[in-house]
Amino acid sequence: MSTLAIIGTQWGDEGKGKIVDILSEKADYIVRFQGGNNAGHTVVIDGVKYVLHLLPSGILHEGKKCVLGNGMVIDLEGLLNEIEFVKRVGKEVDGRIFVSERAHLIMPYHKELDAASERLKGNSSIGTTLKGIGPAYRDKAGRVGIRIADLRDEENFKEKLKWNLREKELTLKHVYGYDVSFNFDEIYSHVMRTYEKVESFVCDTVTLLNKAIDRGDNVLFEGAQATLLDIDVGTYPFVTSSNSSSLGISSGAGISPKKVDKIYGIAKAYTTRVGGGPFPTELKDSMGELLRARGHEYGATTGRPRRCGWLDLFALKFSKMVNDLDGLIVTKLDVLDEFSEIKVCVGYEIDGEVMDSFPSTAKELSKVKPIYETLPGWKEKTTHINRYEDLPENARRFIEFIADYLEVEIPMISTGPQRNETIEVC
Ligand code: 2SA
Ligand code: MG
Repeated sequence: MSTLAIIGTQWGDEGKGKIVDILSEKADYIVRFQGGNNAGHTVVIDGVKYVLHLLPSGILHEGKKCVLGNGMVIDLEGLLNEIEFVKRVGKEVDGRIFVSERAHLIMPYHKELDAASERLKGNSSIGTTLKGIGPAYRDKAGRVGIRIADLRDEENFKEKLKWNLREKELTLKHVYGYDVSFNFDEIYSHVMRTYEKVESFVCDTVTLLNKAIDRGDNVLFEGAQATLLDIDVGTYPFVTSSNSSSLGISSGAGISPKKVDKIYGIAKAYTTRVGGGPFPTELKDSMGELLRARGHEYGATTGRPRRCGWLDLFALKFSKMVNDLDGLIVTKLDVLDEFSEIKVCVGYEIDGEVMDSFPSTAKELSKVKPIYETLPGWKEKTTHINRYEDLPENARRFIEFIADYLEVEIPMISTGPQRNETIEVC
């Protein structure tokens, strides 16, 4: 490995946290490049569960350097809480966390705007995490965002904050109908107090990362959310506000696309989605409930029950193409252990016609009918299996079906949340 990226290929929650934790062993740097604390990456070590939202999952490995890239939107209080949490569980943080001074801040008004916008949308709401992600990226694109570097110059920060508070009050009042008055002094001093506590971690991560890669250090990029939630290639508008496929690595880490050597996708053995938006293979019956119960499918950030359904290979084919995957890591295979039959979607039909590519609009996607193949289940426990050849025959058949359909290598399979519940396929 020199540089390797781990990218979600579905709608998130594929188990990126666990895989990044394992691969961190060989990395010098682990880098988040987009999103914010809407992410919920779960890592289980010796039976203890850790959920990370902002810090890369490599933080639980002693000595590894963790970078929060320029493409992220950062809630300073969330960052401080997470740093305190990592310290409490006995991990060193000094010299290990690097936060981009170019990253944008999530401010209290972004959360208000997130909630107001969702309320106004009513039935067609996106089902965001209400962490202020969309409004923070909107300000970034609108060139009125406040970046971490702005906090270094108090006068400059004051001016930007004043302008933003006024603009947000007007928006909340005239667009959403809420009379909100933000307290400048309170917000200003709260942000500055929090900033002082994390200031020592802030630096120019663009130069840091480029130098590290040029030196030949091993860098692992950790995607958050996933390809089908990507603002450009995902199921817009039911997406997050960043490039959460591999397309975001270069802009979000400030490195040339030429510097990403290898890209691995992660897919669950079935599909989940949290929030609104079309989901062709969704199961609204007891099968879906069984997947949710066996897979513990509840939002790691919001606790929301995740919608569950069969594996959608047609959607994965699109993800494989967009990310140009070098391999696909399949997770949560064990969740299917109890099923006597397993369906996989191998195509979409719309108005009786078979589609030849994944639809570009949510409206079209909401109308498709999945075409299924039914594979036999294995009805056997797969957790704790560490060798591919020890998997039940039908489980291997399932994996090989995925590999053949997608024409992709499957280098790793996960059969449980623990580090050792993993199969490295040779
Ligand atoms: P946002 O908050 O603006 O990014 O929401 C926009 C859409 O993106 C979805 N989204 C996610 N989907 C899956 N997992 C995410 N992280 C948490 C988790 C979510 C949680 O790991 O479980 O706890 O609910 C995540 N973050 C954003 C979101 O559901 C919207 O559809
Ligand atoms: Mg998650």
